[in-house]
Amino acid sequence: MVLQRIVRAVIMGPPGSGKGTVSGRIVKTFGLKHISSGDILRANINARTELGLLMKACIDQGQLVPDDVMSRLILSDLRAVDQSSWLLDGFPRTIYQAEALDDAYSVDTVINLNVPFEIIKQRLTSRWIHLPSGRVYNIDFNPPKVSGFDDATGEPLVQRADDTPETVTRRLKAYKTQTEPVLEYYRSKGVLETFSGTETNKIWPHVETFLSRKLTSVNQKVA
Ligand code: G5P
Ligand code: MG
Repeated sequence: MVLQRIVRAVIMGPPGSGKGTVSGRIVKTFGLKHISSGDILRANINARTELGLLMKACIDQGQLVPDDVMSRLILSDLRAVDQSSWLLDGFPRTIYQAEALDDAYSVDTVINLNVPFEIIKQRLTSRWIHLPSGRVYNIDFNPPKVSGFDDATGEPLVQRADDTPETVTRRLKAYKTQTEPVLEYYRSKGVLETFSGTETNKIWPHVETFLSRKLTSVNQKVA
């Protein structure tokens, strides 16, 4: 599909709900630019930037990075892709961040992946990632072609420091208390679309159909 006007989308859902996995499919199908706050933070940690070193403890303990730091970081990255359609993954995750985003951009649609907490933990402890690209694998769900190595580059895969069972529990708590209110914020604005299920392959066709219609209607409004 060729996008005729800039579309601004957000993908939300608890840790492990499949935001990264579904984002990969959205990027491939619709060509939006994927901006993942977690990938950006992990790239900073890996490159040992001042920000990465400061935020590492916070992330490894499953706590959210301070709002002002996160908002400045993401809004400056968004300014760099101002003329493209984008999909934000992992931001906003507090009301403060949602308001900061609203002050700068109007969001067309928010895709909410509603996946039960019970099935998430196992997914995360068997996740492997390709750090430079953010590509995600899973030993059970979508294993790499060669065990331990990225399909596209052949580079080694790593496990995330915050994917231990204890830290996942803390991340789910932070989601419940700090991020769930953001769903209500977007529901009241009429832009929230929720997709419930336990398997990405069953959720994805519904997301794809929804986005095809949504992107067509956004473009028609402009024409
Ligand atoms: P992140 O990086 O944003 P989370 O916790 O929001 O991290 P996460 O863990 O990246 O979210 P996801 O992207 O929703 O999860 O899920 P995924 O990676 O696609 O899928 C999870 C696993 O399940 C993968 O192995 C995948 O292959 C597998 N899978 C997918 N579908 C299925 C399925 O149907 N079946 C099975 N069996 N498996 C499946 O944030 C990390 C940290 O950074 C900080 C915080 O400290 C945060 O904890 N941070 C922020 N702090 C403040 N404000 C912000 N805005 C911040 N953003 C990040
Ligand atoms: Mg992710």
